[in-house]
Amino acid sequence: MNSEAGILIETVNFAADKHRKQRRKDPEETPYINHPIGVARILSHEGGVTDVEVLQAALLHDTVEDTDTTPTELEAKFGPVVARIVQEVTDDKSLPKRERKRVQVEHAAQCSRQAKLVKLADKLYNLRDLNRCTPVGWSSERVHEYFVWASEVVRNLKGTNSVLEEKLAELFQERGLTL
Ligand SMILES: [Mn+2]
Repeated sequence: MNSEAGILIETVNFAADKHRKQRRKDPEETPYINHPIGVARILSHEGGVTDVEVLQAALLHDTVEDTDTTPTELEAKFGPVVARIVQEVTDDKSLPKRERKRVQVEHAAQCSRQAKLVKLADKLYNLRDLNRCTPVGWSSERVHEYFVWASEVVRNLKGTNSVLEEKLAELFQERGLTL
């Protein structure tokens, strides 16, 4: 199955298998895979992205950070471009959380355009999710801090996709934040 459809089905199946046991932090414990599928959908249906490797990277974007998946495994299965994009959006988990968040802001500006697209869609999904419901154990201050931090990341992704950036700007504006 080397058609674009076949490639995307293979990719979503791989991601679903890897995230099999994970749940989101919402009170309903939504299956984790809803998130990467939703990120890929934002890119295709809202951002107008047709680059299959970007859509694949969106489906796989949390596999290295949150599962036992290795970059080598991604490269062998999906090729060097997809593996590189996922690597670009993967946080270094050996760093303490505060430092990791700071590095993500700095790192955003140096990412490839493909990685910037995935980052924009990931933030848009997560901020919409925070507006939909508060994760278990999060205070309203923590939610607000997430918006503030996300706005700093997105500021460094500007000039990548105007539709996604405008939708993000609206969500920030609702919280009194500007890009
Ligand atoms: Mn994500």
